[in-house]
Amino acid sequence: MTAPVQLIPTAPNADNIAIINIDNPPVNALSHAVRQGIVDAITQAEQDENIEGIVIYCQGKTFIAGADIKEFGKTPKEPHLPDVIKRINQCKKPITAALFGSVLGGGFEVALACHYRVAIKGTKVGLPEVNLGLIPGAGGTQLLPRVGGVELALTMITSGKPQKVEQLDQYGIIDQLIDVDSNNKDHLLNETASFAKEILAQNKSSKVITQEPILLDEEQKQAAKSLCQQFRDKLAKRSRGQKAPQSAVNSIENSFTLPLNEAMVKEREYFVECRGSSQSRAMRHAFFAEKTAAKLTLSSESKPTPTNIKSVAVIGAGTMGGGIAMCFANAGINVKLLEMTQSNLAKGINAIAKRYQQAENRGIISKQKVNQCMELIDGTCDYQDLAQVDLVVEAAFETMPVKQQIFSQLDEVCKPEAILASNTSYLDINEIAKATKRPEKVVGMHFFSPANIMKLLEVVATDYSDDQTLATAMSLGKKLGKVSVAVKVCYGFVGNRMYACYGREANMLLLEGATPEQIDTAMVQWGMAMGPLAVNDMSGIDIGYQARKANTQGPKDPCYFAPADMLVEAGRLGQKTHAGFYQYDEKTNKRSPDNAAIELIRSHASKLKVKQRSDISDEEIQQRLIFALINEGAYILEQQIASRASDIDAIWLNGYGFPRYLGGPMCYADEVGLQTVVETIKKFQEQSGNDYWQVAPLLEQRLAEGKALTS
Ligand code: T1G
Repeated sequence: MTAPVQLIPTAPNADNIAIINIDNPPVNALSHAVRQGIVDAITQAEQDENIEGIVIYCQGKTFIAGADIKEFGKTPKEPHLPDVIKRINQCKKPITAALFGSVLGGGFEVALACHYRVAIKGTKVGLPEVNLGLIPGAGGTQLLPRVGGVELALTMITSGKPQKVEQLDQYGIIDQLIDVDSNNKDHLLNETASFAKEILAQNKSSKVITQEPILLDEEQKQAAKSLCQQFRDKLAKRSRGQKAPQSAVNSIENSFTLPLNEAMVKEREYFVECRGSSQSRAMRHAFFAEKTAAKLTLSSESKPTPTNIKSVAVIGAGTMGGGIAMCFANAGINVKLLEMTQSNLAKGINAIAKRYQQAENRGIISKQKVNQCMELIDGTCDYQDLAQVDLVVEAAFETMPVKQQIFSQLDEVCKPEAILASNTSYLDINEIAKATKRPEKVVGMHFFSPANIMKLLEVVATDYSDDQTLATAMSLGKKLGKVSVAVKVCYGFVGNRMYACYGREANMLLLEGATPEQIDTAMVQWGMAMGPLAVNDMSGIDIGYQARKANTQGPKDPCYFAPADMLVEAGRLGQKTHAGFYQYDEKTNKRSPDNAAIELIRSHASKLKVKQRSDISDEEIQQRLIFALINEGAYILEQQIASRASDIDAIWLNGYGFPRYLGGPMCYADEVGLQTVVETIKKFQEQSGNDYWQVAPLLEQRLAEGKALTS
């Protein structure tokens, strides 16, 4: 295996410029071999008197995209990345980085340590470490403030969001922007070598970073300190509960208060503390869970090539159908949106236009992009217009007869190779597939509301779906910017089946005497974005009510979701009726506790003879809702509805607002410890006396084997 770093003594068009050529697929991550190779190449270049300047260049699809995350769990080996950064910046000969692709994390730190930077337009640079529960650990919190200023450093590092180099023009981070196709990298190398040669000719002073803190006068220093505090306050809300963003602000503040060496030592301390935290373990798990979920475990050895989907149809222009149509238009795919009547179609198209307008008003999308997307959405009431589409997503009424009738009609009209997908949330797609002569082309593509925003896509394999169909649906999901997760058919598939257990416990706690506010507050304090009952009010309590009434196989227990069902039958559907578990101001829609709802629940509980308790703690609320998720997830794994525990985590992180710094329900179970989970579930089983709390055998088995759920 050739070394991932080689020193080429002369560039094609500049014989006094050497190239440090990095070739470490797939993303040139800074593995130990790469770090060692860079240091060795610099030493070699410094000793060669024919070499006057150096270019750092990468093969493949991107410049260095970061530290090698796969090394994080292992004992780090020297040279550590901060040492490599120092070695680059203190090199006696000017070093220029040739940037393209995604220059992230340690990759951007390497680029900032170089004395100059040349980049292809469209290159993304960023320090996304906070997305992994980390802070830049190789000088990023000291280099970026020095090169781009304190405010830019605070913005980029605490958000973790990459930026295109063109957007950073005013900060002087990139010394030369070149406008070439990012595949034409020879041009990038030649341009960078020429730039490096020109720098020598101009005999410019080398931009070695000195020990002094960023030089600010007293007023500027106070302003910078107050800016740091503003970021701390903002992050306390935006990144509630997360340690890394706060540590990043503290480290950036050291860039203008401490000498470089001291600040680098502090940065390393913050980094090592974050790297060892449960939050970072969880967020690294989340990163790999999403990557792994994209890998379809197929029944056959075949490696099907996904069909290239050029045109689609969406059946139903309601909230879900409209949102799904927007997903495809946003990805540049032609969409035929079919409704039964012209008036419903017009209503649906207008609703889409309104959602785009709102996004444009918020600066999320440009007017030009809105127009392009609207151009791609073509309304129709005629099934014949769907004859040539490559794939259809049905998002019509959630009843089996309606769906079977639609699929039978699609089967008649659509070309034989067209894939027919249903967005159903609960229904048995096997039964839908049987309504066609092409069951192998039928699959579930379950989007989450609002479909154009939520990242999760459950790709539901029926008993008949062939590998080509599944691979195409998964690949199409990635093209739509979704986190696609393959699941099997059962009631509610994975996400909603687990969500029903979560909601079941919230409703049981209401019957036992907890209030909606106590339950929701406990869950928000635990880390959820919103409490379950406020979420129910927002989406409409009647949606779950209809699904439960339609599900003849559901629990017969009269207490099962009794508060929710009672409220619906009392006409309290949630926000849309200004009353549900809470009451809502008719003008401002502001939510507030509602004694009327609490009284209705109390009286219903006494009819059901549920013993009232005054000792319900926040911890019990949190454990009952979260351990219910874990237990159901374990059953789902046993029944192979999901093929990996990490897939279940990917679903909950991207479809239900599970806090990313806790990694997902299965990761959280491993963090809490299966001993605690199993014992607590058994306590709930004893306390409740009902079957809901039967411990999943997989939990007992993994506990007995001393194995984790997510290993
Ligand atoms: N280390 C190791 N492997 C990585 C990796 C990394 N940093 N990034 C990606 N991969 C693997 C990924 O698992 C997959 O592997 C393959 O590359 C293709 O990835 C010190 C401490 C770069 C935008 O957070 O954002 O530097 O499945 O499918 O869609 O301060 O990967 O093929 O075996 O995502 O084209 C900071 C994370 C690290 C970058 C490319 N860097 N990566 O996207 O391909 S922390 C990151 C990405 C750090 C320093 C700190 C994306 C990408 P496999 P892919 P892609």
